[in-house]
Amino acid sequence: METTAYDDCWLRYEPVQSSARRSTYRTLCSHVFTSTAGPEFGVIRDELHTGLTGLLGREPHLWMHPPRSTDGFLAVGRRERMAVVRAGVDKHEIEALHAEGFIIRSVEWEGTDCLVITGATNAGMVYGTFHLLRLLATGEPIDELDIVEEPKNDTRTINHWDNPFRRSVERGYAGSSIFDWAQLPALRDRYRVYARMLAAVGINGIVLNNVNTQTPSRPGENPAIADMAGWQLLDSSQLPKVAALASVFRRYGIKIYLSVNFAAPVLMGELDTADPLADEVVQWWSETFDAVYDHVPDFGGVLVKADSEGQPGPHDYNRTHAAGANLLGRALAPHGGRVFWRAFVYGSHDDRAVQAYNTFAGLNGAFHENVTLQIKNGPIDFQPREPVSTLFGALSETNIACELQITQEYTGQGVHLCYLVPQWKEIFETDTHANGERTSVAELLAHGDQNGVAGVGNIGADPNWTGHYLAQANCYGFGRLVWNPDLEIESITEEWITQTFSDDPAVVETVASILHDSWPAVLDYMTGHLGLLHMMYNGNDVVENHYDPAPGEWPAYHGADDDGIGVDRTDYAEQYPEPLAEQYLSVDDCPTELLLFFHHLPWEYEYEGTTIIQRLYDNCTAGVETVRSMRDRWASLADDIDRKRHRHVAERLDEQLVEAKQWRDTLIAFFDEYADIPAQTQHSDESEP
Ligand code: GCV
Repeated sequence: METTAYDDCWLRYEPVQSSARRSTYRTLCSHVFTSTAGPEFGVIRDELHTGLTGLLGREPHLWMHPPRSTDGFLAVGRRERMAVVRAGVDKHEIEALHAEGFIIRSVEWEGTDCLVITGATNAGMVYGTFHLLRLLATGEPIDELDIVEEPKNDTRTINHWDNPFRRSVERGYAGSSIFDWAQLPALRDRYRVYARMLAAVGINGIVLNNVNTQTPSRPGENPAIADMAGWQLLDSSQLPKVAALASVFRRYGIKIYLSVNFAAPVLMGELDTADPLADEVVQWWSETFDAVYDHVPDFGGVLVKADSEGQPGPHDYNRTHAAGANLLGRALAPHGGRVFWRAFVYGSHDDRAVQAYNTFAGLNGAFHENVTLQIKNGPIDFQPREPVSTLFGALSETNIACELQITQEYTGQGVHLCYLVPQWKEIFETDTHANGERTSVAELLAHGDQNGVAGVGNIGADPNWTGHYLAQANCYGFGRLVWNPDLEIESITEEWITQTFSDDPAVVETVASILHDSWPAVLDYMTGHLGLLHMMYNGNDVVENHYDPAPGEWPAYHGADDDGIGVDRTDYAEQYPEPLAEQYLSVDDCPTELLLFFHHLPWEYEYEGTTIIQRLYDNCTAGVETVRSMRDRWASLADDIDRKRHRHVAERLDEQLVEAKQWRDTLIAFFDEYADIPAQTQHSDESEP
């Protein structure tokens, strides 16, 4: 087992400071009686031991039977096995409960005040345990609890874009992959800690490898490694390694998935076609999945990037995406496995927005029942802001999942702070008008047990897991919001800060203000905050840069020319149902933050008391001022946060400020070059050293 020191993130379990709270917590949680019926109870006992020891300042007594003569105790287990649970929970409540739901309730049993955690499954009780520990860590009262919690989204996965044999992570900014395929099936303690972190926020699946299951070799790379790619994980030599990881994650209710290559039957050297309608291909996938399930009986299924950015797919054989996805769906169905088929396809950069809808909307209802279409939140590609994909509202007869990006490919990568929970909340709350007046994206996703949300992970081998300490908030917030999209942004932020840094109200307020200002700041200086996008540098590397400012590189995305700026996306707007289409098509009604996504307007177009160009100048300038203020607010916390984490974040914010200025200056110069209207703005750079 590896013993490298790494950060505890949101599982720090610092001692409870209030003596009154600590005293109540000790009365109810110093004695713990848990079931032992299943490996998940090992997890529950371990977590309660670790968590309560840290929070209460002394080890809890773990009982195998109901404790007697204590002032109170905590009981975790199934209703049918525990009299103390039966005393407070009705059997109909358990029958009505979601499989991953839980109940935490104050119960009086034989004259003793108890707290019980129960659920319909062991996984539910794992979630309930983490929930109770979070209540303690955030100082909530626990003396009169009656909590019934169920996840709103059934599938809640992290997609690792990890290249297994290279140990690199595509779009990863936190070091190499945490999964060490060269050493697997030997396990590392870090896998278990990662499983704890994910279960604590309700994640129930991880895809172990990059959707790009074949990638070109890079200059200077060892050919023996470059030739090995994700598609080889289906090889029988790799399956014991997958099984080893599954053995760690399953105890935390987390299923393992793999990204697979559509042409695997050919790549593995066994067939000369991957045509989804060929009998030998059908048989190949069936036998291949049989072997996977021999090793991992609860294997979740597969994620597929097909006919996209160089990955093979059914179009190579003149077949539809439905034919391709259903091939895999049928082969997985006997085992209960699932297919997540990505809708991220485009043939050219010219009118990329319309392409996914044009490809998939006509296939509504054509997919096998265990196939889920995984759709990026917007039509372009994880930009700082996009309107929601038109596909969400167009697939009434198809299982859908929303793919979000936790890692910050286009929002400053490992350097810029960009807290994305507000972005995701906006996406979830967007009304698609798909089924009448009010049908938010969140409602569409929550409807059906094959739907869900996937997040492209930001975890790597860095000791702090996410590269930037504050980027931990994005991983945490993703899990919490996907478990329940109705949670308020502010409460997710505050619970993260309290568990991660301090419960001092001044610290909580300051860090929250920094986090909440960060996405608007990025939108200001990277886009001008009127709906422009993709002004990042691409370059010629195999993995495009997507970080530095280079607005001249892809004019088609933002439409700058001598006459004006923005893109007339009438074709895309018309893919929305009414009244959305009409709203986006009208300059007057289009939301300000999407104005130039949908419209090409003259530079001096008068808008809300100013001109478009002046508004862009002002926003770019304001973004830098916000970052400067974020940096200063963080500096004010030097005595409240340990030096290591404080200094790390301070350095990142210094760097972000330098780069935000570069963004501002590059965009302003670019706009001026076309518009020939010099910027009338003032900034505070003069005071900078
Ligand atoms: C995994 C964008 C990214 C790629 C990514 C791709 C995808 O193009 O730049 O790195 O590939 O999206 O989501 O498949």
